[in-house]
Amino acid sequence: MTLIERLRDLLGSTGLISEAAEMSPYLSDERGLYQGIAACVALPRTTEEVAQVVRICRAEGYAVVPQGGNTGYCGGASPDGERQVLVNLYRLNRIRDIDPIGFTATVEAGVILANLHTAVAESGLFFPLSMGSEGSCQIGGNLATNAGGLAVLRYGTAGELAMGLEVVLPSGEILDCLTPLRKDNTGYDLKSLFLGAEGTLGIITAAVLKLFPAPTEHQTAWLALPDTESVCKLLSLARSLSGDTVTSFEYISQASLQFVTSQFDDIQCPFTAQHPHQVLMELSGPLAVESLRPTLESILAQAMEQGLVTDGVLADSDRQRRQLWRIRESIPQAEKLAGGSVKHDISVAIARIPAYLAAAPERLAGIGAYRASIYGHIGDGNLHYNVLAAAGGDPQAFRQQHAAGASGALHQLAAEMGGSFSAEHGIGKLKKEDLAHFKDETALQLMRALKKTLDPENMMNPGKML
Ligand code: 2HG
Ligand code: ZN
Repeated sequence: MTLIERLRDLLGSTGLISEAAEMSPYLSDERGLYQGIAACVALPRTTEEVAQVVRICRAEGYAVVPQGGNTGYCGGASPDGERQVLVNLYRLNRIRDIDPIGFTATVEAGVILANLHTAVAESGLFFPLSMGSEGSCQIGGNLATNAGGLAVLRYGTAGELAMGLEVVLPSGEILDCLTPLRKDNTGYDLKSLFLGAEGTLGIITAAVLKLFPAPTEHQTAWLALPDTESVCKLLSLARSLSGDTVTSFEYISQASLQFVTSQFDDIQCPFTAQHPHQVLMELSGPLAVESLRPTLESILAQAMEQGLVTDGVLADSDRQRRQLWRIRESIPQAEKLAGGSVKHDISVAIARIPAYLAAAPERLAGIGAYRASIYGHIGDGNLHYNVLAAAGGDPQAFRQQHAAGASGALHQLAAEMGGSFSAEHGIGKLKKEDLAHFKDETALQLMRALKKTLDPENMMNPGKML
């Protein structure tokens, strides 16, 4: 029997795609950077089926490329050849358990993030991982890339929200670390090997995730600030005065806001005047004992007194809150509609962000005319310093000529400041060379040694990351 026959035998005709036209949506990536090639697409429904797919691929000498919602930015889920089988996990999508006593959910890798939000909300609980792609990204992909998003400041990254994992190893064995235990000091923390590994060490098939009491209140403000030092000072002030209930603290440059308002007729600027630096800040709390509104107002009063904030709009209703968030969440789409950007996802210590922003334009001087769209999760020290062709320029030609120069300059600057060239979007294929260049040599050697030990035949997502 051929590989495809063996896989069809295992998964049934609905679980295996080998027709080019049907495979095509799985093969192109979110940003249109890669056109993947694969022998076929396997759609297992259970962990056991995933394990058997891996065993069959191994026996037949094929590599395996795991894929979730295919929303990644770095080509980590794009297969590269006829000897690779793409394993998409969307049918492995059961919520196995929601435990309101232990505040955990046990979910399979293919569960869509927004569906998990809805399911836990029905039990009065809350899963805080949140991002623009939540309507299609999947938990397995979130964990494999250690995704960040809009509430990391308060609740942590995807990886920090994982208590236990179930993983199919390159050997085809199932590693059962699917524990809801907060305390388990019995040796190496094996699950952490697979968080952020982008499927290069195994396929995450299920996870135990931390849940929280659902917030009963959100206080949201869109603020204008005179300079980037004030942004950092406001963050610190707000955290101190609010009992650390700042859930999100997003930076939006005037340029990013303008991309949104020029692409979407139905979105308006929160202010009539232009302000170079703006922040979307949200406090949230699970207990309605005391409203957070006076807390927010007193933070802003103090911030204005200190000259940190010059103007502000406070959301008075859930509708207004959603409108403010829509502005922020529309920035990536607005950039796409403007012809696409060369994306950056850097992080430095929060206090160093003003210095990073001050130094970056000089570093980019070599690329000629461009437009910058700078925004991001400044509360996590994470900025998207995206670079677009100058108005009227050809975005495609700009990317070809200047992507390497712009990324090299901005990544180098982050490295010089003790930061990271990839804070939340991962490595995939796009940033492999950066990893080889910027990662500490001892750390790289350890990564290679781990890869060799777990996957000696290099069959698990080959050509990614390392
Ligand atoms: C966000 O923060 C995402 O909205 C996407 O990480 C960033 O498209 C981008 O550059
Ligand atoms: Zn982001």
